[in-house]
Amino acid sequence: MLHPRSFTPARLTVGAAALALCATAGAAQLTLNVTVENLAPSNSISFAPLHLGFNNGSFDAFNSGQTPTAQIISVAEGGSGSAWHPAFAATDPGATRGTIAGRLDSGQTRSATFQVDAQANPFFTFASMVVPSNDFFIGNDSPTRYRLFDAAGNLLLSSIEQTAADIWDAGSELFDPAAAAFVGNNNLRTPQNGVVSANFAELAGFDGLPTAAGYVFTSGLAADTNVYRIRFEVVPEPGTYALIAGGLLAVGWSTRRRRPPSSSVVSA
Ligand SMILES: [Ca+2]
Ligand SMILES: [Ca+2]
Repeated sequence: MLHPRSFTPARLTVGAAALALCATAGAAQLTLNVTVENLAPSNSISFAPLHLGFNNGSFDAFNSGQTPTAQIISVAEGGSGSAWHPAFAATDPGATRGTIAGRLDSGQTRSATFQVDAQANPFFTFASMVVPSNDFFIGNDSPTRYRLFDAAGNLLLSSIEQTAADIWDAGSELFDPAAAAFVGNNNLRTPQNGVVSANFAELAGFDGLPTAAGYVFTSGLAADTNVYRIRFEVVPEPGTYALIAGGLLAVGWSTRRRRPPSSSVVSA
């Protein structure tokens, strides 16, 4: 019902100011919903809790071809990340870190929300143990591999997918089904004294073994088999809705108030 003549510069300014405030309020601090999915074939690999951080790109937990660090071993052997989180916090105190808890079996999905400063922490880093295994994990080698946000805080990536070829052997513990998490005694271990390297083929060595989840393991993996997906979705802030509604109300109120009273023509 707004007549074009209603939009005087003054009234446009009211609405524009409210909308500009929305953009400023939503640019840096935002709520991000993160969903993880196990895409592996049924009865194949499961994943331990996902450890993650929105960060400035300075925390590098491991390097392919090099001796594994204590922080990545704490993810790869047992899944806890007990050394990964403190090392992350020490390197990048301003990062938002967290964990999406629970074992993730084939076909399962889990979600969690995080408060993220998209301008200060545009990068995403993650690590999760692959089970069954002695010391296998997924995670980004380069801390700047996944830039989630542009300089203005807009989401650049909606999802990250991992294939079997992205699975790492930490090189810290020798392959041994009897000492492997999920199919053996995770408290046992024999040092491998190796380096971090891509390795999914060794998982077939667990074929036929009963898992802690009750199913009999069958790897069924090829290099290009999708095994994991992480999805990102910005959650609109209630305050953003309030500001937009406030801006529209201000324009509407201003327009209505200045419209000549048509009822005066027919009264009296
Ligand atoms: Ca690295
Ligand atoms: Ca190993």
